[in-house]
Amino acid sequence: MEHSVKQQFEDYIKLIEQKLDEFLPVKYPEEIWESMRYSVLAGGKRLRPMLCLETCRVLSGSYEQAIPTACAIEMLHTQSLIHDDLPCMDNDDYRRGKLTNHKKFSESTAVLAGDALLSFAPQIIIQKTPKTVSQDKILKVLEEFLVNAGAEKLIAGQIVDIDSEGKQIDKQTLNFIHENKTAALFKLSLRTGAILGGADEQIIEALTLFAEKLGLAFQIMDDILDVTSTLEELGKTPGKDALEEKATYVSLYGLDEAKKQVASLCSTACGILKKYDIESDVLTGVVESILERVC
Ligand code: GRG
Repeated sequence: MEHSVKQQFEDYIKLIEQKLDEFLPVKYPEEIWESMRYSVLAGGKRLRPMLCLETCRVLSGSYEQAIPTACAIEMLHTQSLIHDDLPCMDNDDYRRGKLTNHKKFSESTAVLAGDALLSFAPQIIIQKTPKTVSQDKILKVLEEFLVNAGAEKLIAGQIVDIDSEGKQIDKQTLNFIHENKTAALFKLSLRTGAILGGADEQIIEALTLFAEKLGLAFQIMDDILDVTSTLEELGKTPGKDALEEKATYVSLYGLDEAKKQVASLCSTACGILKKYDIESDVLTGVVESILERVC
């Protein structure tokens, strides 16, 4: 990745970490706030909030109006990770290179930390978005947030994923899982960034398509890295998909074909940006970073 793009990534990450810290105080009873902060501030690539901020910036020239939404999306993403790691779901001991929330605290605290993040996040959108942003935009952003967080998207993907464990599933089901589990949060990031950046319907739709391609490429990359990487590189336990007999893009298509799919999705994603004259080194940089990690 080019030095200046890397620098832009680092600047965004610094800003996001600072704002997450600021938006998440420690109140009484401290244990719940400490456990929310533990997982949210545990690191992570901050990809989704970065996509939200950059989309808003590229369309309107500034990203300030999207900071609370970007942080809320990272809180939602963290909630999904905390709950996904629980013994009743994926049962993981490590996340973001640290002990998972239930290992560090307790199972009940981890359930509550996820629940608390899920309701605290939209609160941040309402309370912290600058007053210059119209109520109409805030309402649209909240709708996007709530739809993607719930039974129509994230939870739909998660329950079909859980029900599919140990079973032979077809490619359509695998796509359903990941369009809802993974691509939904990318779509949420791009769409809310576009709404706050004042984009028209055509651009919102183009960015939605970009996010779909990016989200699937990201998931296939995650499946590939699960078989090719170490715990240190991943920050979580590798090889779990095969251990749990999970159908993945690698198990269904093979490693080479999965890599080809990532390359094809990334090329389509960049083509969409080009077609609509959306010039962003950060958006193309995210696509390239996926390609670099697998191909
Ligand atoms: C509602 C419990 C619940 C789950 C919804 C999103 C989800 C479904 C579960 C999270 C676990 C998971 C493996 C999701 C697939 C997407 C994915 C690869 C997430 C990891 O994202 P990264 O790599 O993580 O961006 P960091 O730590 O860098 O933020």
